[in-house]
Formats: sequence, C-alpha cells, structure tokens
Amino acid sequence: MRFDKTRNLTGCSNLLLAALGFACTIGWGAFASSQGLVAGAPDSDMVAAGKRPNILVIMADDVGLENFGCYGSDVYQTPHIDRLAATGIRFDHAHSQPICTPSRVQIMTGIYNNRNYIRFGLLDPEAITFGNLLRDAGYRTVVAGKWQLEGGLEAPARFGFDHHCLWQLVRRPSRYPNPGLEIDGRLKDFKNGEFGPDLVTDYLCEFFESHGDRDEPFLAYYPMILPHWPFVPTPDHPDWDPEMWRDAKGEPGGYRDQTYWDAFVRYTDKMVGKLVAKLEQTGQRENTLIIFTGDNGTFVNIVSEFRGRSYRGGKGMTTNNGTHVPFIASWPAVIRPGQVSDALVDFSDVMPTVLEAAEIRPPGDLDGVSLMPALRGEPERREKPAIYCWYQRNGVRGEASQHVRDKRYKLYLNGGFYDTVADPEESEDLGDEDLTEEQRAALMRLRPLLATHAAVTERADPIQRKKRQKFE
Ligand SMILES: [Ca+2]
Repeated sequence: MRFDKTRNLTGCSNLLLAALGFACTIGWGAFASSQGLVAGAPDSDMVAAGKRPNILVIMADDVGLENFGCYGSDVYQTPHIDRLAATGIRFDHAHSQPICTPSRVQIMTGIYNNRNYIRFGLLDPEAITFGNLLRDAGYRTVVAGKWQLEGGLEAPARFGFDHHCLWQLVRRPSRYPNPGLEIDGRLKDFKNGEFGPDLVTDYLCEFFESHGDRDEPFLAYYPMILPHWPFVPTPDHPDWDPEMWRDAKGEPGGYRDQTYWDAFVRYTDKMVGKLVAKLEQTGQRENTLIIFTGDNGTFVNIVSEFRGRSYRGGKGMTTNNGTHVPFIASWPAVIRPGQVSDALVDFSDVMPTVLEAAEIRPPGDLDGVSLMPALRGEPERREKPAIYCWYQRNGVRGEASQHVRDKRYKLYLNGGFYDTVADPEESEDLGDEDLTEEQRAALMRLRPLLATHAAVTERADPIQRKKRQKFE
C-alpha cells in the first residue's frame, strides 16, 4: 500500500503560514454568518453534520470547450464529463489564461498574473496555494499529473501537497508511452508499455481507496497530462504501440497533427470517468466537490466543427478560442443536478471557491470571487462584472497584454474594443466613435474596471520585475 492510512501531520507549513499571518481557519457558522453566505442549509446529512467536503480539481491540458458534448460538440464523445455536467453545474462563460503556466499559477493562488507571474514554467517560490491553505486546515492533500512549475523534488510539499505523482517535476521524459514520473520524491521510469495518464490516474484512485472513511477530508489536484501534444496513439487506439519511445531519454518531438486528437479527447474523458467511478465505489462521491476545466484553448493545429462553424484551437492567444474553456462543478450533496450558469468565471475564482467549500477564511488579497453562491443555486449573491487578464508568456513587464471583458465585450489597455460574439476573432476594433448605445454603455462600464486593474499592475511592476531578475 502506497498510502499511509494514519493521519499525516504536517507542521512546517503551518508554522510558515502562521508567521505570514495568512491562514486563519474558523468554524463554518462563524465564517458563514460573517459573510452572510448561507441562506439555506444543504439538505445532505453529511453536510448538515458539518463534515467538510473532499475536493477534486481537474484541469485538462490544452482543451477548449468545443471538444465536449455537454457544450454542444457532436464530433467528440465525452460521456463521463457530460455526466459530470448533468449531475452538477455547467458554466458557459469561463475563461482560462491563454497558456499553461499563467493558468496554473492563477488557479493555484487566486491571484491575477499581474501580481504573481514571474515567467513561463515557474511558480513563485513564495506563492501560497490552495494546497498550502487546505493542508494547514487539516485536509489531506495530493497532486498528480503535470507539474512544469520548477522547485525541485521538494516543490509539491512546499506548495502544500502531502503526496505527489508528477510528470515534469525535475525532468522531461516521455509523458505518454513508457513515461518517466516523480512519485513521492522518487524518479521512476516505466518501460513495459505503460501510458502516463493511466499511471497518474491510478495513483489518484489508490489515494481515494486509501482515504476511505478517514475523519479529515482530502484535496486532490489533478492538472492532467492529457490532451497536450505529442498526439500519439492511446492504449485504446488500434495504432497503440507499447514499445513506443521505450528507450527515449527525453520526450521526442513531433505528433502535432490531428490524427489522434479524437483518441486523446476520449482518453481524457475516460480518465475523468475512472476517478468519478472510484469515488462512487468508495462511497465518497456525495460529499466531494469536483471541478473540471481546461488550462487554455486547444492547440492551434486542431480544427473542429462546432456550433455550425469551423473552430480552430487558439492556444496562446487572448481571443475566445485561446481562453474559452469548459468549467463544470459537481457536488451531489450541495449542487442541484442539471444547472447551467451564465456567470463570468476566470481562474482566480477557483481558490476562493475551494476555500469557501472547505470553510477556510480566504486571505485578504485574492482577486477571485467564490462560485459557492452559484453552486448553491443563489447566483444573485455573486458579483463579478468583468474578467481581467494580464498576459505576457515570459513575464516581461511592460510588454503584457491587458484586457477586461464581460460576456460579450472586451476592452484592451491599448484601446482595442471588440464584440466577441459578433467578432470572436477580434478582427474589427469598434473604436470609441460611432458605437451603438449598447456598445457605448459596455465601453463606459469596462473602462474604469480596466483602469483599476492597470493601476494595480503599475504598482506590481517593480516588485515583479525584481523577482523575475532572479530567475532569468
Ligand atoms: Ca496547457
């Protein structure tokens, strides 16, 4: 048995956070009444009894919403993820950052990239993540999947995770056939036809199995390996080759065309289904909040028919195709099945949502707004008038693109103003003259919001510039 069934006490980050004055956990009743958050108690015995939920955050790699049946794809089959939406809530206006690291940094910290992004492939060693705060509040924590945030073998523990099974923690071998992983501090190379996504998913399933009916809840963070390129045959595809890359030292290149994309989407869905089935089988599904999303739009070589048009992946771009991702939450004890929300969501919202679900008072400097009111069916209690995005792949201050957007209109700091419904490619700047009444009203709403964020960015620039110099 890989996992210890005894309680794992983690003292060092408790001390660290206490010193920083960040972590402050209080009883749910006190927190809820101080926030005015609970209008009606959830009807589940488990929740009424005060047992905090397990939390599973799944973030697939490079996959926009056009790949999912529950968002309207009739090209790809995603029955397990569709079922997750049917048993919970589907958000139709959720946006990631345009690429991996910015999204990873934002989802783990609840802070916009203007204040915490250093450069590609790095999480600020001083960052406080949901792993840190939940572990210190008594959660048992695990991270599995793709890391790509540096920090060495100690990084998962530093960022709050008791257990880990990761690809690209300290090296970059194959991620798919015959992969190399770091598992709880040890480098392990697989040479017998194993498939990376199976290994990390099985590790999580084993974690769920080991958790059983322990008193403390768990946080499982699963930044998936799939479906990022190289697009190779999966074990379910007739072209699967168990010897592929068996002796490769590093991850081979190539495989960036569409041939195996459909197989990749199916396998992504299959992995999610496997986790949900394990939670059901072990009796933990009812009081587990599952969030499923994608870290950025689909890779640019992939073109799919979607809602009556040809939809090209927009990874790396700030347009809809680069940021419009699936976002689904399912928690049978609390979320009524079959809901659809038109709330604006970005990745800074995940941290406050997870903290509120775990009954942890959020640090005062988060940018996100908890989705719990939407999850409880009280959407009117959540206010988020616009999403903000700071994006520069390498973290070069002063060269970043900044914009705010609502569900339809988008305003960039350089003045570009777009109707993302009529013009998703952002080919025509509406300018600020000859606008319709609706467009002008949107522009007037967005301008002060953007100015507020831009002022925060200006204050953060010297701090972040100094941090970045250390990692150039
Ligand atoms: Ca990605």
